[in-house]
Amino acid sequence: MEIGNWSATPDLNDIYREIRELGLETNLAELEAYGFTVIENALDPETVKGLRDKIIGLAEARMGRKLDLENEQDHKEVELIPYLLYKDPIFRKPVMQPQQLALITYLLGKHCILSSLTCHLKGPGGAGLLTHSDTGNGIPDPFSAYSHVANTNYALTDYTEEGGCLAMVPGSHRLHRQPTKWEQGLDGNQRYEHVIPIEVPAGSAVIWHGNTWHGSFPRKTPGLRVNLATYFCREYMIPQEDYRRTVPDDFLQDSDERLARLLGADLVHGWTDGGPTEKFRTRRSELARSRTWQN
Ligand SMILES: O=C(O)CCC(=O)C(=O)O
Ligand SMILES: [Fe+2]
Repeated sequence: MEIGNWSATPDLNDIYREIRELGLETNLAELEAYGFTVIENALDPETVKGLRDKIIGLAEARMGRKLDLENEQDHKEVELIPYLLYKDPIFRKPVMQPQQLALITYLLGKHCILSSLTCHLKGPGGAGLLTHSDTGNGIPDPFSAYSHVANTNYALTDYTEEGGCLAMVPGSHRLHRQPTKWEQGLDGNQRYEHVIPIEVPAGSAVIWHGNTWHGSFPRKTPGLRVNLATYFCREYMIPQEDYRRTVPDDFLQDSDERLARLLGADLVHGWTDGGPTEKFRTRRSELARSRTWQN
């Protein structure tokens, strides 16, 4: 059908049209049905290598030693490499990648913000990352049907179960709760029976609804598993990383309107003596016009 300018769904109309134009309706159906979807070749090989090299360089500086992408043995478990956005211009690309951003906007609305941009750098050994929902930060069960948070996870190395790839529990976004301790295991006789590996080539983006249970398998082979977690939240949540007050001079150009919004330029809360701004009143009337969650 043709999508009209329907008054009941003022934001959804544009968001849906963009999803259709980008050829993502199957991904949208997968996201609705299973709580996650995969876009292969979301990043070109040169960008994947650029991101990976930059992250490994930052990790080496942080950890104070050399790392070996192909043959690493000594870096066990997972090291979080945080706050990547401002480290190099290349980190804008994954945040602004249009396909994932269209699906994230469907899940979180056009006022959503970037919560964090981090790498979970994984070497051989350890327990992996037990399954969980990212709707975790103080949001009690039962979760809502709509997302408060959503994630785009880029594979910067090929994802395999042996190599410690992402794990998913299909359909778990509809359970509206965190997994119990019996539903969290990934390995051996603790492995939860419904967990599946997301085995995709480097350059793929895996996008999920904030409720969906996921984790990542222990790495059983030498070398490193490099991901990039591009984590978004709705505007009423406090982002994990503080971008709003820390945007470097010259980081944003006039044409970067969406990026500025993702970094908090449009947030209406946080006033001081001046009280609510005009933007606050505009937002309130905008919200009052629509009863959908895609605002
Ligand atoms: O290790 C991974 O790729 C999963 C990380 C994760 O749970 C997340 O980014 O929310
Ligand atoms: Fe997570």
